[in-house]
Amino acid sequence: MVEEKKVIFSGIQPSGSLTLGNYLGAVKNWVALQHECTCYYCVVDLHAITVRQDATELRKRTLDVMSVLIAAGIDPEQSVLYMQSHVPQHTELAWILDCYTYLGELSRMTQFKDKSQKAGENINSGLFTYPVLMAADILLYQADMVPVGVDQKQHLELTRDIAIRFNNLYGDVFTVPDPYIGKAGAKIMSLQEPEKKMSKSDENENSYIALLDGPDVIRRKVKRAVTDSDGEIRFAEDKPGVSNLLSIYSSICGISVEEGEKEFSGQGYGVLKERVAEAVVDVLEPLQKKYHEIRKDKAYLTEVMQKNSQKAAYVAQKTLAKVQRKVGLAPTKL
Ligand code: ATP
Ligand code: LTN
Repeated sequence: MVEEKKVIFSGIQPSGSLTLGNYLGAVKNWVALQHECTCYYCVVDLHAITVRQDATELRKRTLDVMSVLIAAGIDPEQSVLYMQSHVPQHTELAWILDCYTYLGELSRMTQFKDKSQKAGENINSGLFTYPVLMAADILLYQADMVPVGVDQKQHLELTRDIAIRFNNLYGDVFTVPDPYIGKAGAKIMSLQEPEKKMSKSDENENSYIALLDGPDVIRRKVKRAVTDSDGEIRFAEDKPGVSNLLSIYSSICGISVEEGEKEFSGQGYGVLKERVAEAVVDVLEPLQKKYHEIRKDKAYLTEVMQKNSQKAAYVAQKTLAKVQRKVGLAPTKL
């Protein structure tokens, strides 16, 4: 019997310029999986509006992100790369799943706790129900695996709980997905506050390397990265800055952290920073060249989005129709 290809789903928010953290933690794995699996990769614009965005900026950024993903190696002929808001089934399923998710579960989400703290007094309810939309994204496509960085593990566990709860009530409606978290690069930390993850929506631009930063900017940011005064290059909990540089280096070069430590044994932080910067520049330069070509080709981007959202909607509709029937919504044709 021919073994069926595994289904992969993942999403990325257009909430800023993609960073090296997004690339090493997620996108690099997306690229690697697309040859052996059926992949759905989604620019999750509806997730991004849980934080107030400037409309013109957001519109532009969604296309920037789409173009960066293609430049990074996502082949839109092979993978279904599309915009979340172009496939209305996501929000329709999210509403139904909201009715099968408990307030207690959502209150425990650490991303909600972090982001609501930043939001101040007026916390919008989208920020709270965000993980349910994420569950809908994944479950619509019956995904087997979801390649994400470590910060999304808790959301994935909630997705699994919702799927299992629904299946227990109505039979095998959803595939219960597994997270796919790479060994190296699963959590790249901020260059300025290495106890915090590198995040594209960080106010301090020196804390992250954007995939579109030029070589000089990259060198400057790495040079300024916070380290410590101990002077030894090794991976240790009490050395978050140096450990982070080692993680970046080993993830880019495809070696283990231990191999990285060996390579730098007896060297100073200056050498480490130089090699990290050069390794980053080497992967990003060709990506940026491709990006600029793709980003200006509006006809191509339109075609990619239209074709792929149709493909996505076809699969999504099948799942949605099944769910609607199971919960007792009236069919349009009797
Ligand atoms: P925001 O700052 O707006 O919350 P973000 O930079 O955390 O955004 P997302 O769009 O939320 O990025 O995440 C896209 C993917 O990148 C997810 O799979 C996430 O786990 C991964 N990711 C994000 N930041 C990192 C990081 N610092 N290290 C490794 N993976 C990351
Ligand atoms: N919540 C994720 C982005 C995201 C996602 C998804 C990731 C939205 N929907 C589905 C994987 C699968 C984040 O904040 N990084």
